[in-house]
Amino acid sequence: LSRDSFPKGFVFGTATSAYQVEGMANKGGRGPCIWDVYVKQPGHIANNDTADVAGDQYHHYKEDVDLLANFNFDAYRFSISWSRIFPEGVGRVNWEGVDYYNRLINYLVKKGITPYGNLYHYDLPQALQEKYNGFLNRQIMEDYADYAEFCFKTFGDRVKNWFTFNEPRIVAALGFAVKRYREKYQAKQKGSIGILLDFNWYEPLTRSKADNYAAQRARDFHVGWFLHPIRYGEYPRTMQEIVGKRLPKFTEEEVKMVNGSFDYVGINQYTTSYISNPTSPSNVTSYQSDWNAAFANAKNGVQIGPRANSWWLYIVPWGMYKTVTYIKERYGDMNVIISENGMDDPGNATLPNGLKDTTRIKFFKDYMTQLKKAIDEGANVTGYFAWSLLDNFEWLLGYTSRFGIVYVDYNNLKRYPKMSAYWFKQLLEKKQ
Ligand code: GCO
Repeated sequence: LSRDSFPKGFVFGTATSAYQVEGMANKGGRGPCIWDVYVKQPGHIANNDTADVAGDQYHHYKEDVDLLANFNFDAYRFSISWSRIFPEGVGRVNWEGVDYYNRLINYLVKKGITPYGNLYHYDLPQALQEKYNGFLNRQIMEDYADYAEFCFKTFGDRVKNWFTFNEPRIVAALGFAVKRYREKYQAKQKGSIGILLDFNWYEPLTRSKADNYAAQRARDFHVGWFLHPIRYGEYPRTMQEIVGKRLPKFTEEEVKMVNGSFDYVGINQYTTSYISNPTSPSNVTSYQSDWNAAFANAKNGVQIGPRANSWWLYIVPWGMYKTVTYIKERYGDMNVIISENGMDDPGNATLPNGLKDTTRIKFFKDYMTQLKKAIDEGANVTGYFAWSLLDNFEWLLGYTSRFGIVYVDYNNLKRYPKMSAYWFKQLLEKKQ
């Protein structure tokens, strides 16, 4: 495997998100986001950790960009913190925050790393949550589009690749932001825009019709919900059957807006589960019940793959191949970017042992080999982003999980490249 195993111009990067790496959570003029409030309620996060400091990329961004360049990456996918730009979600601009992103973007450009800006990664301004319940109110569409427009206008001269949302829930809101970009900025700034969807593969547990249909329901309720309207202007058949009249119909104008509304789709691909048709409602846990499918990590007592540190992350490289091939077959020639792929080690990994991440190297090698196979067979994939550049704040798991190819010592915020970082360096070396 080498850079040359992939099509010409294929983009290799790493991904992070603002809340997980930036730190300076309540500083630099940034307004609180919903996660700031959530993590401060005891009992939610492992060890009651917070992301107040995290990897402090806010102050270490040069070091981090230098690492990217040193490991031969082409691109960096970062997210912009909405409440660092608009502390109240709308209205007043925090120029100190704008300056920070300008510094980061300028340094990326200077180092020859292409910036991929993601406008939303779970960190809704708390002010909008309090004002009107955030995403439960349609006003969010306008406010989000205004925020997005500010970013296009301010950073779009240098950021040519945008993602609207990580793992969205409200299609219409996406449509609005994309529409503004298309109408006002795209031609001028010559950029592209897309969304990010998490898509773990669902493999039928048996070859029975019922299990196949259950797996299809799981895929449709997970990504078909978004990809179908984008491609075909309506929700997938399984959703129409199950949700029935409660499923909103798109108006003609909305169909136009979401239909084909993205230049690319980012897919976050990590793992695979077996799916079977639930034989009784008690088979289905509440988390899964709305998908009407039962999940399993083993078949006939054989685990689907080795488990990483996170409870949900089983290492199943062939799931990458199936995911990408499925998108091609079901949705046609969509331009796909693998926007996240990676695995975690336990948070208590210490130095220097924590740097010997041979399992992670094998993970990347095996998943990328499967990706290459799908591309060789005609899948239209144009980029790959490893999650993540750095160990970071892993949401509910706090710092008990390390996803980085670079180890962060949280005592002093020093960065130590793991063996996987050097593996990438070699893989991505430009011959000639
Ligand atoms: C998500 C993310 C990341 C996670 C990563 C590992 O999908 O939740 O985009 O923020 O940290 O997926 O769990």
